[in-house]
Amino acid sequence: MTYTLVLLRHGESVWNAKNLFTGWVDVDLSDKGRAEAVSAGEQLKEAGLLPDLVHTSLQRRAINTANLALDAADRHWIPVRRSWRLNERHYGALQGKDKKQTLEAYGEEQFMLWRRSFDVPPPPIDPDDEFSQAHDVRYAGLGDDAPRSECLKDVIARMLPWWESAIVPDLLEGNTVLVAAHGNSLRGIVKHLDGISDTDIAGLNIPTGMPLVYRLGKDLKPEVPGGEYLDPEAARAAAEAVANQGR
Ligand code: DG2
Repeated sequence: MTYTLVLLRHGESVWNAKNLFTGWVDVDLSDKGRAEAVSAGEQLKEAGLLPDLVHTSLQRRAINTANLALDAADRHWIPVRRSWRLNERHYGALQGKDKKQTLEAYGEEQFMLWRRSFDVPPPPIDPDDEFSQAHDVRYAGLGDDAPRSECLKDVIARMLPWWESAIVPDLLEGNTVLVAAHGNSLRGIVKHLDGISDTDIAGLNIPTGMPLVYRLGKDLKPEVPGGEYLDPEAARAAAEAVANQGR
């Protein structure tokens, strides 16, 4: 038995286009991002990869990507499950800051520690900062779980309970599962699936709007390590561009 999982980072957001750290700020897709989402759905349909269920974060850019992609694949009617546990990494006090200016102000080493280290979170955001989610009703029930900043280790710790309790059961029932989420929450899933080390995960970047397909064996181990992009050439170039953001 092979289980099929499709990971999809949302299409380009308006803040991706402006090169701003986004995290939990609920920005929408850019026009390019909407087109990427539609194209992702067309690619899924073309490849005969028709999702039976979709999981998304609670963030507009992932939700709208899922809707556009599923509409393009004629799968707009499938059940949807959403969780804050699939949200983007909370980028703390960096939320709303320009990536290039941050790199120039703090230097390459600190910039990359904040962006790609496994266990160094950015400074926490002030609850009254204009880009804080402390007063956002959708997170009102989180209590002490509500982050003010996260590193990838924190993301994996809060994502795994959703993976185990919601996504894995859907896969084991034989459903083709689409997960529409974010650069760093998806890096967490990939790290978990492929057993990537805390050090090596720094080199993994996920492009916007490109379906990444995992065929998983009985023990949910990937048949092809790293999964397979439907358009590998385009994905390689776009992942490279993500790696170089800020430069
Ligand atoms: C980006 C990721 O998240 O940024 O929060 O700025 O996937 O929601 O656009 P996304 C953000 P990097 O970690 O790649 O800098």
